[in-house]
Amino acid sequence: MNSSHKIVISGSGLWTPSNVITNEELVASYNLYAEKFNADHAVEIVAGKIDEKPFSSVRFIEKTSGIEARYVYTREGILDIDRMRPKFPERKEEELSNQAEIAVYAAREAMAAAGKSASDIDTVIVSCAYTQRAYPAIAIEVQHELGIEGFGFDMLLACSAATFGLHRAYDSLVSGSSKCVLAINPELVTPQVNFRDRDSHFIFGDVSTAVIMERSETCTSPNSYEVLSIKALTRYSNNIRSNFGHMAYATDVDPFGWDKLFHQSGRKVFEEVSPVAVTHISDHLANLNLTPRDVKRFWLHQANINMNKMVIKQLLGEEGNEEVTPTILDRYANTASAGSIIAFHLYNDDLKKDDIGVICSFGAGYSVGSLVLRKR
Ligand code: CO8
Repeated sequence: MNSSHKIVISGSGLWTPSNVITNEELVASYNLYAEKFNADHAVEIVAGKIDEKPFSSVRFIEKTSGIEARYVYTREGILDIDRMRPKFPERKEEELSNQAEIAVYAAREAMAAAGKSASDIDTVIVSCAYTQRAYPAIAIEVQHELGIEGFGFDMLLACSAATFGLHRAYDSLVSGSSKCVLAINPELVTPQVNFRDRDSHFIFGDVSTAVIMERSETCTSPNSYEVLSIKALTRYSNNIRSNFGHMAYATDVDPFGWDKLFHQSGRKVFEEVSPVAVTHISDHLANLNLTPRDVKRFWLHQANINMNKMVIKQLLGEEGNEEVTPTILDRYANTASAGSIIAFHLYNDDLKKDDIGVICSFGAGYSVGSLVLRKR
């Protein structure tokens, strides 16, 4: 889809938690848990009634994913083998929610970068993998906290929530129903990680990102990008799921059972999503008479380093490098939908006028979302 109005990204923001958990710490805690579990269940394991818990390894994690550490909202509880989930004191209804709090941090930075005050903005989109409650929408809480008039809404789309949120911002600006959109991704995901699952205990970290999008007529930012085009694709798959939801009260199941937390068939996801992402990006560029070689920078979804290397190699026909596709998952891990926006936020300053960049997310749903940008 192309617009007769020029729509621009005029600022971005990032909130990074001050707490870090390294692979070494995470694996040590998981392995202690596994050892204790196996000792406590030795009789059932020998009788073949339950499976022995396998051990995790730092080497495996770094080789297969590229993740070395992750930022977390709180460390409390995660490494405690009797708990293995973060501990959050519940906030009163009168207090700002945790998710609105981190949304506001990133939003303020994006607004400052774009030179916008609350009165310039009329739309707030909070898009992420989970919202901490159903209603009132986190976006409306953020809107209230920042003193923004207009409207706000939440949307969920797992890994592609951020790009699809920017798509909705773009559409809203093209149609004229918004004049300036604040799109935020408060990815508070550690509460949904199964830290007792060896296959996924290392994958995720918390973060919050924000982007300001507006029409070019109102843009005063010294660093802005025209959105040349947006493209989205979804294809149903059960290979990445979280079944936690409001139905648990009625279905009489354990609302915190393993299938209610994040779980996936990681290898299938890797193998099925990578080619879809390659075709999606090539087709998107071709629609604009561009080729992957015309692109100065790819800000890709940050789930797995090998996945990104493969995507870039297939797009360019040769290995990429950090200049072509910067990596942030080594220190942030997978931050659900925020990964490509963190990469954009941290690695766009050096681009020159008319340089082309692509933001692309891919993952759960399945979903793929891209924006082709040109530096102004
Ligand atoms: N330590 C040691 N060994 C391990 C570990 C571990 N921690 N984990 C698995 N193994 C073992 C496996 O059991 C397996 O053993 P065996 O061969 O005996 O069966 C062996 O290692 C190989 O396992 P895999 O084939 O699964 O290993 P892979 O090479 O595929 O790597 C990855 C696993 C890293 C998970 C990889 O498949 C991957 O990254 N895939 C892509 C996944 C992806 O992109 N997922 C999207 C995630 S969803 C998202 O981004 C947003 C969702 C919403 C947020 C949710 C927040 C909670």
